[in-house]
Amino acid sequence: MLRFQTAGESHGEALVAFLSGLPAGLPIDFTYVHRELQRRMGGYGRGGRMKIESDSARFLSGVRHGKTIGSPITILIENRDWKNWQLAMAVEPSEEAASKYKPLASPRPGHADLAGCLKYNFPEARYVLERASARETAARVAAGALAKLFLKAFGIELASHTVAVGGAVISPQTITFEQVLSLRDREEIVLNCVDPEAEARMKTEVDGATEARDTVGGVFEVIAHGVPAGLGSCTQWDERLDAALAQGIMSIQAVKAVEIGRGIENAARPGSQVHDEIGYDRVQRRFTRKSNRAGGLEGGITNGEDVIVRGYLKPISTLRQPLESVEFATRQTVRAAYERSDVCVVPAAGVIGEAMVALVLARAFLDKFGGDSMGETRRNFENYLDQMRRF
Ligand code: EPS
Repeated sequence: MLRFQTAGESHGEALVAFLSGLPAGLPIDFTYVHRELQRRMGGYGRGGRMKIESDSARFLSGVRHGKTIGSPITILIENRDWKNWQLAMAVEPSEEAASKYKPLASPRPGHADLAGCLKYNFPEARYVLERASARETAARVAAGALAKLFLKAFGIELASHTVAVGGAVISPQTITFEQVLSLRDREEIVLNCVDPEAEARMKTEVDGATEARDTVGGVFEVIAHGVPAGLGSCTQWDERLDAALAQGIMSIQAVKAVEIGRGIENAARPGSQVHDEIGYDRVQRRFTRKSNRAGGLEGGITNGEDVIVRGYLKPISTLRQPLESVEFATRQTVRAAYERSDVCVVPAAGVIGEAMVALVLARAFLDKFGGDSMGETRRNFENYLDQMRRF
């Protein structure tokens, strides 16, 4: 079974990703993994931290001579900023740290600060925010890059693009997977939108938020192309793949809603304008669809169309012009704490979304086809493709 977890604090020494269950014999493209980490750091509206970091993955286990060996993979990503936080984040007890450290005394509305302090009985927010921070997603992207390399070996590719930033929404149009994939060839990510006119409006939204000392959210879309029909299951609630994808996307910091296909629009339409009519291509001997409003999933099972998932992001909760809060020590009304923040992270969230969708799909793929080596997984997969051709 493919499993992954991460560890590490935002301003601690490093982040760690742990991934087990990948078959032996998958070649690792280290340049690709590095590029994925760099993609996550970019985009218009990123803050000061990204000027300090330069994320790169150091493999500690599970890979030998450039290929997976079936054992657990551990990846370490250094936090460059740690050198500025060694005292505040000291692992050993330190009197110097205790005397010099200024506690983060007033929780930020929208962040995990208050709920976390209540849960763990902490006197100040640093204990909570260090792990709640979206910095953790660098480790997810590293693990996700391996899931992507695995899927690519079976013809499955993923890409993401920005659908909305604040009130600036892309105009209705047909967007192909190739168009979204080609965004990766751009020199600058900007807002990772396929439509230059909409991207200009999105940029204005970010500029407006920056000027107002505010933050802005938005919507990203992840598309997985080449996914075979038959991943997931309709037989149990927790085996439905749409549910697993929703969990994967919802687990990304600042995501507050998830949509599969045109799920939101579809709720307001009659069934006749929602469901994707079925055709048959006698030459290619495959079933076809005229539309893909279901986002590639029916009954919790992939149907062979592109898998399409959207994540809706709230604006980042650390505000330059902070909202009202309460100081832990005095219970006095004060303004929430501010250190520094991003203004907009929608393109970065798209990259993280790709990682999460890849990890969920790779798990479902291995649940169905198994295999301890790439050769075994491939034989099982080819066998299934053959069964489908003869259906
Ligand atoms: C992030 C690192 C963080 C923030 C952001 C994401 O760095 P710092 O807290 O040191 O400024 O830029 O974190 C959040 C959005 C958050 O809510 O904590 C990163 O590496 O992506």
